[in-house]
Amino acid sequence: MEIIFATANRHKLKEAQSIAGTEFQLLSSASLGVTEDIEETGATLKENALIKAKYLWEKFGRPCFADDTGLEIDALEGRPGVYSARYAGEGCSFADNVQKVLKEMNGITNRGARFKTIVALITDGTPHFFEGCVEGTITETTSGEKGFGYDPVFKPAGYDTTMAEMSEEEKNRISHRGIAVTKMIEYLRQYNK
Ligand code: ITT
Repeated sequence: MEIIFATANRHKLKEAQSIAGTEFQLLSSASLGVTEDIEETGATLKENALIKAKYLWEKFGRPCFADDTGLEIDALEGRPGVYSARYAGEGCSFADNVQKVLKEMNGITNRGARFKTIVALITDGTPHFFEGCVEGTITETTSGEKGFGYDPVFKPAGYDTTMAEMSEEEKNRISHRGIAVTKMIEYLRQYNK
């Protein structure tokens, strides 16, 4: 079964495809010629995930899903949250965002944080939502080269390494996206019976 993934983020596509296995083939919206940036104007992750999935459903009328993810830092009152992608400003890089977080967290001892993902799936016009969350802490410096985004400064609870030091399989097993996409795949297996 083919499913369109409304993302321009190649890291997300790779992680999700490795969870979906060979049973489900994920097609990125970009590979179908969608080059425009779908504007994420929602106030919540759920609204933004729905905006992205709906956009593709209306365009193609084929099974599709979107993922919206945010990093919530306790000491920053939940920021960057829904603004995680452009936290350091329009056109910023992953490294710019990480540096901004490290600067804001300088000298702060309460380093609790979590990644949250909401997946919105549309197979027949009605959206279905799947959620994943991983608790952890923000490190003092960056560590690791794998993953993407805020992975080099996020240490999941119970682990000694950042998410950027984990293999893709290990990250997928415990991560926000891993949990949400696994729930979606389980749902699709039922739906496909
Ligand atoms: P699409 O909307 O095209 O899917 P995006 O990168 O804009 O891609 P999000 O809005 O969902 O995706 O994510 C916001 C940001 O959160 C993203 O740019 C990363 O900086 C960060 N992020 C998302 N997932 C992450 C992960 O698994 N590990 C580390 N950072 C992540």
